[in-house]
Formats: sequence, C-alpha cells, structure tokens
Amino acid sequence: MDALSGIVTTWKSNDISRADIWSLAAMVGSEMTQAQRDFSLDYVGRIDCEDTGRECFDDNSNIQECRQDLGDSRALPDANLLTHEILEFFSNNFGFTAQETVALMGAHSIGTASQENSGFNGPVGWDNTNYFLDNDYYKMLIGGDPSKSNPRELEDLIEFAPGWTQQTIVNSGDIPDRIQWNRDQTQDTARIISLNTDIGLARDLSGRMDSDGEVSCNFKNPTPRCPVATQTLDIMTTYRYDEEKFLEDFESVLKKMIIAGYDAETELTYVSPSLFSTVDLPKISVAQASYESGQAVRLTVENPDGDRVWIAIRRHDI
Ligand code: HEM
Ligand SMILES: [Ca+2]
Repeated sequence: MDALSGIVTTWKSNDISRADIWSLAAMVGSEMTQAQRDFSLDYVGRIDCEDTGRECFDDNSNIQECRQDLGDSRALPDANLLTHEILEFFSNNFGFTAQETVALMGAHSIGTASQENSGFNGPVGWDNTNYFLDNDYYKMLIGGDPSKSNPRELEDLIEFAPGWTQQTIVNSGDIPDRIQWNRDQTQDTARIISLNTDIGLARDLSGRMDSDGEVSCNFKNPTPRCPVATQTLDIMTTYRYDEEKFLEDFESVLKKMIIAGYDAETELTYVSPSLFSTVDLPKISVAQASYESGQAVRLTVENPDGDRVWIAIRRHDI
C-alpha cells in the first residue's frame, strides 16, 4: 500500500482509482514474473470503498469509516481452511469453479511469507522459483513417475511427491503462533513452505485438523496418511504436468478476479492494450512512490494527442 500510495494520489484526478492501481499492481507483478502471457489491465473505473456508500467493518465487525486498509470487502481467507472451505470461499465471493480456484492459488508460485507480516516463516516461499510465475507450486505438492508411460497413477502422485511435515512458528505481540508445513529439506528445498490451504488442494484434512491447524495425519507416510483431496487433486495434477495450461487459466481467472463485482462492459471503461509506451520514471512526476528493486507499475493515461496509452513506471536502476 505504501509503495503505491504516491501513484494512487497522482492518478486520482485521471479517473483512475486506488482500486484500479491495486489491480494494476497485481497484473504488473504477474507480468514481471511471467513474460509469456499478457497481463494487461483491461478496465479502469473501479470504485474505492470510501466512495461506494457501503459500510466498512473492522475485525470485530464494528462499523468504521472506510479507508484503504479497512474496506467493505470480505475478510481474507483463513490459512487453515479445509479443501471444501477453500472452494466455498472462492465460489461464494467470486463465483469461481474448483478449476479456477486451483489455478488462482498458483499465485503462491511467487513471493514469500514472513513472520512480521503474517506469522508464517517462509523466506523462500512456496517453491524454488519465487521470482517466476511457473507451475512449480504444483510440483511441490503432486508427484508422479516420469519414467512411466502414464506418470499420473494415483499412487505415484502421492509416492513421488515431496515430503512435508508441520511446524509451529512461535510469534510475539499481536500475531498468533502459526502452524505451517515445511518441505523435507534437501540442499535444493531448504525452507520451502506450504500453508494448510495449499496442502488442502492435494490432501483432504477434514476431521484431522484441530482449531490451531495441527493435523493428525501425514502428507505421505501411511501411518496414517491424509486422504487425497478428490475435488482438486486432478486439477492440481493437470497443472503440475501442463505449465501452459496453468498460465492460460491463471491469466484468465486473475483477470476475472480484478473485475469481480462489476459488469465490466457497462460499469467500467475498456482500455486498449495495443497502445503502449514506456516512460522512464524521472520524466514524470510520480517519483514519490518508493519501489523495491524489481517492482514496476503500468498505467493507462491519455497522452497529449488524446490517445489512451500504457505507461510503465519503474525505478531507473532496475
Ligand atoms: C486460501 C487462500 C489464501 C491464503 C490463506 C493465503 C495466505 C497467504 C499468506 C499467509 C501469505 C504470506 C504473507 C506474508 O507473510 O507476507 C501469502 C502470500 C502471498 N499470497 Fe496468498 N493466500 C491465499 C490466496 C492467494 C491468492 C488467491 C493470491 C493471488 C491471486 C495470493 C497471492 C499471494 C502472493 C503473491 C503472496 C506473496 C506476497 C509477498 O511475497 O509479499 N494468495 N498468502
Ligand atoms: Ca515459482
């Protein structure tokens, strides 16, 4: 939020809302980690929560004045949701199918988790390529025997999957202790994590998880092994073996997510992605925003001729 606030302020008067900029940031983050697909921001005109006339709530469901970190939207999903609860969350809030939900969760192919933010300790993130939006997220959870003509036999999907064990992360202050899964450590896999919600796309932890998130079955070890998540395992397997399909479905569901709640054709403004220009940061006046290395933001604005153009804003030294 802080990194984008300068940009939000600058473009407010151009009919580009904070929600547009945040949606744009999601597309830029995706594009910067996966150049093969076109993560364009196709629409602008989203209404910020303080302008919707709806009520905003704090964590205790008390009505509060709407602001950027306190919206009228639903709470974030809990990291201990079970398979069917994950599917329900994305179905109820976005109308997504199981396939769309499994594709969207592949976002954990990028980024990391940190104790100071969420209480989870995942400095490497969910796979070994946290700067690349690829299908490695699925490879962490689904096995298979590549030497076989059908590498997708159920037993092999389990037997040849990486191993995972739970660990309690002790936190202080307002952040509760967390239970996460750590991938069995080899030289290549040190510190890769999953949350119960990630494991839940491969294993059904129903009836086997306590209220803290501790699970009484094993990911692989058969004494006792957690049952497979029958609603999602096939889709996980498809993406594990077909990166193109994953990227195609991910792009499509992400674009759907960032227009959720709107009839895009009538309530938003279409932006032609064919008009694209790149402008170095010092030439325009949004330098107040602070960027980490690797971050960038793209905007659509009208140029002096009245054309709508794409502008990529990025730090000069990257
Ligand atoms: C059941 C649903 C989900 C849960 C419980 C969940 C939970 C989390 C948690 C706890 C973190 C660590 C945050 C931190 O410590 O900084 C995280 C990071 C992240 N999540 Fe999710 N997430 C979910 C769905 C999604 C979806 C749908 C997306 C995007 C489409 C997403 C994208 C990301 C990204 C990119 C990061 C890395 C952020 C960074 O590196 O700063 N997640 N998620
Ligand atoms: Ca990755």
